[in-house]
Amino acid sequence: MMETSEIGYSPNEDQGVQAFIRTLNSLRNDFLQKIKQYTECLREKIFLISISSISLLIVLFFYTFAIYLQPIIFVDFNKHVMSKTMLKPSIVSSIQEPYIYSKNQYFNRTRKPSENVIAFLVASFAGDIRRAYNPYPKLGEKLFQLDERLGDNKITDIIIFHTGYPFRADITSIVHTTARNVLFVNVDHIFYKFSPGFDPHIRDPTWTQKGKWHYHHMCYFWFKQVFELKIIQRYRYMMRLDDDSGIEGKWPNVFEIIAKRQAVYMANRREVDFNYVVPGVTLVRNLTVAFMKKYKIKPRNPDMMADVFNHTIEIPNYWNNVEVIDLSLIRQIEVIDFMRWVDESRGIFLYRWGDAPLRYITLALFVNATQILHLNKLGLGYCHPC
Ligand SMILES: Nc1nc2c(ncn2[C@@H]2O[C@H](COP(=O)(O)OP(=O)(O)OP(=O)(O)O)[C@@H](O)[C@H]2O)c(=O)[nH]1
Ligand SMILES: [Mg+2]
Repeated sequence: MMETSEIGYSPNEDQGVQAFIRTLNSLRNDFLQKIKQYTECLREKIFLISISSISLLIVLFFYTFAIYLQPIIFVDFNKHVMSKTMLKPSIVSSIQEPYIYSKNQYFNRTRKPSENVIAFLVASFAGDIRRAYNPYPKLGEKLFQLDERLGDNKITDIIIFHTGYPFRADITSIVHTTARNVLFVNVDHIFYKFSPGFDPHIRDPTWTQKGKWHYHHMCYFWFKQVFELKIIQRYRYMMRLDDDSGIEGKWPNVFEIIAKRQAVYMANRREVDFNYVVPGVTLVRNLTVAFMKKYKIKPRNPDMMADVFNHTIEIPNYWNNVEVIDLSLIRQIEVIDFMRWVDESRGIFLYRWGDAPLRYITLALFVNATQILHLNKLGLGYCHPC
C-alpha cells in the first residue's frame, strides 16, 4: 500500500482496475462461449452440407448411369461386337404358348399335325386400339379361298396367331369354314414385349399404325418372335399370309415345289423402304456390316447384298404379306445370332426396321440365289389389299 502510494496509486484506483479486469475476463469468457457455440453450430452445418453433397453426388452418378443405359440414337455396333453376351452360342428358344385352341379339340378328335403350316396374325376385336375391328369374318373368307385355291389337298394346318380374345362365335364360324385343322394361338404373352433395354414410356415412335407401338410389335413378331414359339418347331415350311392379302387363281402345292427345288424361300415382289418415309431404315446397313465383320461372313447372295448397299436412300425388301419359308433356315445358329443382333440393337423399335427389309438382309446373308423362288416367275397371283 505504502509502495503503491509511493508510485502514485490509491486503494480506490486498485479496486477499479480489478473490477475492470473482472469485466474483461467475463467479456472474454462470454466471447469464448459464443465462439464455442458458433463452432458447434458450424460443425453441425458442415455435417449437413457434407451429407447433402454426398447425396447429390450419388444422385448425379445414378442419373448419369441411367442416361448412359438409355437407348442410343445411333447404335454403337463396335461396342456391340465386343459385348460378352454376343459370343455365346445361340439355341432356338421354345416359348410355350399358354392358350391354344384347336379345331381338333373342338371336334374332340386326334389328328397329327401337318408337315407344314399356314400362319396368320390378327388382332382380336378390342376397344383399346385406335382402329378397333373384328378381323375374323374376313379371315373366314381367306380360309375358304385357301381351300379353293391352294392345291395342297387341304391338309396344311392353319395357325391363327392372335392377341386378345376371339368370341366363341368367331372361333366356331372359322372352324366350320375350312376343312383344315385350325389352331388359335394367343400370343399376348410375347406380342407386347420390346427389345431388351428399350423404354417405350419415354420414347415416341417414328411411325404409328393402330396403337402407338403396334406396328413395331407386328414387325418384331414376324421377324423374330414367331420362330421362337414352341408350336412352330414341329413344322418344316411356314407360309405367312396377311389378312389384308390373298392368293389369286389356282396355286399348286407350294410346299412341294419349294421342297423339290431344294429352295428355302418363296418371295413376293421387290419393294423398298425410303429413308425419308422410315427415318433410320438405312442404319440397318451399319449393323449388317458389323455383323459380317464379326463373324467373317461373306454374303451367300452378293447381288441381294449389293442391292441393300447400292441405293443411298432406300432399303429393298420382298413384300412379305405372303411368303413361304423353310423353318430350318431360321434354326441355324448364325441366323439366330443375326436376329439377336437386330433385337439387341433395338432398331425395330427405334427406327421401325420392318420385318420385310430384315428378312431381305437375312436372305442376302445366308441364302443362295438358287434357293429363292419368286412368285411372279412361278406365275402365282397375289392381291393386296383384298
Ligand atoms: N395382333 C395384332 N396383329 C396385327 C397388328 N398389326 C398388324 N397385325 C397383323 O399383322 C399382319 C400385317 O399387318 P399389316 O397391317 O398388314 O402390315 P403390313 O403388311 O406391313 O402393311 P401393308 O403393307 O400396308 O399391308 C396383318 O395380318 C395384321 O392383321 C396388331 O397390332 N396386333
Ligand atoms: Mg399387310
